[in-house]
Amino acid sequence: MAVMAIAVVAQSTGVVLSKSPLFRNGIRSFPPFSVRFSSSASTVSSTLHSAGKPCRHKWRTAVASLVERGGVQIARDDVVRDEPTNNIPDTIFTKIGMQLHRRNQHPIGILKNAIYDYFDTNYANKFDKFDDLSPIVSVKENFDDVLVPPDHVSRSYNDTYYIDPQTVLRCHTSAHQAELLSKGYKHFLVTGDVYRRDSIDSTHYPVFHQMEGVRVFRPIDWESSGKDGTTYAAEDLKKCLEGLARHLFGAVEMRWIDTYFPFTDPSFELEIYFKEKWLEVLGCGVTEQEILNRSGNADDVAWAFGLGLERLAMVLFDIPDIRLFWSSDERFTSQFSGGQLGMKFKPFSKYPPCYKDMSFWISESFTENNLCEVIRGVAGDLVEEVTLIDNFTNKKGMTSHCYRITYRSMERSLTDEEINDLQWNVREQVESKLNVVLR
Ligand code: FA5
Ligand code: MG
Repeated sequence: MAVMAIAVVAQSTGVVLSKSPLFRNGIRSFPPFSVRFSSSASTVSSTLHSAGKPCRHKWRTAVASLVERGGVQIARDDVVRDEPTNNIPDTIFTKIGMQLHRRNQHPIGILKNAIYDYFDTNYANKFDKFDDLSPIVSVKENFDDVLVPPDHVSRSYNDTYYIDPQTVLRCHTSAHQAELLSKGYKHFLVTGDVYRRDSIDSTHYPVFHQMEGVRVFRPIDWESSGKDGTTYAAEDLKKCLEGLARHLFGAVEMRWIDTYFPFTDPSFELEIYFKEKWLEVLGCGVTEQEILNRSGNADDVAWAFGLGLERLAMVLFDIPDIRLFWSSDERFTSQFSGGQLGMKFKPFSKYPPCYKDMSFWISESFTENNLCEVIRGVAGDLVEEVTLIDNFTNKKGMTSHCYRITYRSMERSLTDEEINDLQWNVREQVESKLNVVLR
């Protein structure tokens, strides 16, 4: 029997998902959870909707069979395949053609252009800019070329979207560093959409945008300074990024945190004090010499950074939820205009959330990223947050998890019927795809 009562809204027990630092791409990722995974979450076709009824169920919209990127057409079959080595759902495929960072009236595009301005002004147009490199890259480009170790967690099917065992959707713009360095570029910025299997909350979305910056120095640049190349590059890097933060935010409090990335040494994160919290906005460092050696720059030293555009844009424009960036609601899109950095987003309305809890016995292969993928596959952007609220192991060694799903549209009120349908579908999919036993 697939049908079980949908758990009622429970009181929170205050248990939150693990906040332990995770390393992905060598970097601490945002706090929440991330776990191993394997199967694919595809779209849901619900049997609950009788024919003839007008279909108001947004999550069942048809999937385009082609998207376009910089004049190149990408077919759905090139990306989404019904094979165990492919974990890309249609919801991700449809994002590939969106290119928010190339829209001059969109907060992500406005921010990209403001960063371009900073570099053009301070470096006399020396930085070459790339913003339409394909997000489909090889495992070699995404990981090997930037020295990510073979057993690194970010390579797992749980964390990264694989088209096949050799091909992924890039999980960072660093995937383009080595190739551009090999081609002889010495100063460049790469902006693009990046893809990560992840948790669900207001700051996490499986697609977001990064800008990579790289600058190469020749010995002549640092020799007269009396410093070694690494020290010289690290100082220049910090100066450059502090200047960028001031360009974007005005006078702000910021601090540098030492960290680790496989591709830089030393490595740093920049945090900005905003609304009484320190916010990590970028990772950076002095490029590992091995990357320079392999790309024909053996005598040189370089720095590199990767910044999260949504993170910065949420602060700059006061955007409270990362899903809003994907909204085509005019009440969102009409609030931004090209070249205007300072404007603050005015929420058009806060629609009520609806909470649904579900409990199940997990199996060994269960991961929270897989769960989130299934939920997103059903509810799309109607899901706001997924939180582990209870977790125990019984005497027989069986482990039970209880998750609270928050449903809320950014654009309208959801009906009880609609939410119940969603939750019904989620339960069905979770049970059939994740090898768990609903309680
Ligand atoms: C990286 O991706 C490194 N490639 C950055 C880098 C480049 C370091 C070059 C050194 C040299 P990280 O995973 O921390 O690092 O991501 C970089 C930034 O992307 C973060 O600081 C954050 O602003 C943003 N970011 C990371 N994960 C998410 C997410 N799930 N949602 C939104 N933004 C994110
Ligand atoms: Mg980081």
